[in-house]
Amino acid sequence: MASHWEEFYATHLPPTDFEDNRKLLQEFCERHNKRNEKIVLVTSGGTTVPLEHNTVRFVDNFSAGTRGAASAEYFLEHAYVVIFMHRLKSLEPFTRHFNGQKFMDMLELYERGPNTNITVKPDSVDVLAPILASYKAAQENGRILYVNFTSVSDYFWLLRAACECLSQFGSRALLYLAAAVSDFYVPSNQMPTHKIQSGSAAPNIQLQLVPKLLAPLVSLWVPHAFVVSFKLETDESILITKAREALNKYKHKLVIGNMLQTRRTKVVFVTPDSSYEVVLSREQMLNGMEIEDVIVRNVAANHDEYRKKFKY
Ligand code: 9Z3
Repeated sequence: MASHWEEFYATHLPPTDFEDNRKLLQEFCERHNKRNEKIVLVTSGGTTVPLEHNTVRFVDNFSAGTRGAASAEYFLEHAYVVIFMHRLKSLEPFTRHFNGQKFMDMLELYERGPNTNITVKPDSVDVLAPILASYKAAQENGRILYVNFTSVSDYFWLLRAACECLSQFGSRALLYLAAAVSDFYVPSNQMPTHKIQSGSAAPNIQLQLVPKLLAPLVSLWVPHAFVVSFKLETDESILITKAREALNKYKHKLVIGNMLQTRRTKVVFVTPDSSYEVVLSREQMLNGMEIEDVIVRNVAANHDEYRKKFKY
């Protein structure tokens, strides 16, 4: 009998841009594997759960992709090449610093007679310059690949394709699964083709459980990689237990637990034999430090340790 995840792939078509993305992933991975690089797959942002095939409405979640976008920047600093697999229109590394009004406020407009000039304000140059330098370095050296998804089914297809390419890296591959993937969805064969009409009775929408991809990912797709998953809760009393349950079930290396309310300042690292908190002090926050800086430093150190013990 086919497992739950196999049934999912058998009953859900790949997204229309799937083959293009698969080629990009293959090229990126082959190029960097030849150079013996360390690679990280960062997943980021939420997934949608469409309610109709011609999608007008969908179920969504809160994630803006801050964790993933910030972490990708820090992984580049730690000499990783990065596959940034993110929800379309969620935050991206580098550009996240210039979102919306923040960017406009960095600029100065001079109008003298017929001449118009736009310059960057002097104090914004200090902010912009290092970010621009890192962006250019990553871009010019081809060290980051952006691929995107929208629905939970797009995410499934892209994640498996990325893993197929990552397996050649053995233990040099790190998977950092920070995307907020929906646990529930409407299966393709139970979804109406057209927009749900409001004229008749209120719809009764039956959600089903999404298969847990961590199972085949860890045991079949990238068995030698260092896999880190995130666990989100809103009730602190169950966070560590749930994280431990995931480790026991999927047998990967590390779960990073976080609470919706405090995720910017506190996370807990849960490994098979320990758990420890990573907390950002008020002072560190006021100095502009980001918790992802500390998380990524810790994850990279854990990955290094793992590789020392590993022969692949
Ligand atoms: C996380 O827990 C991430 O840290 C956040 C980041 C989504 C909270 P933001 O995008 O938030 O920076 O606003 N990601 C994983 C959440 C998740 O759905 N995990 C699954 C679970 O908890 C397991 S893979 O069951």
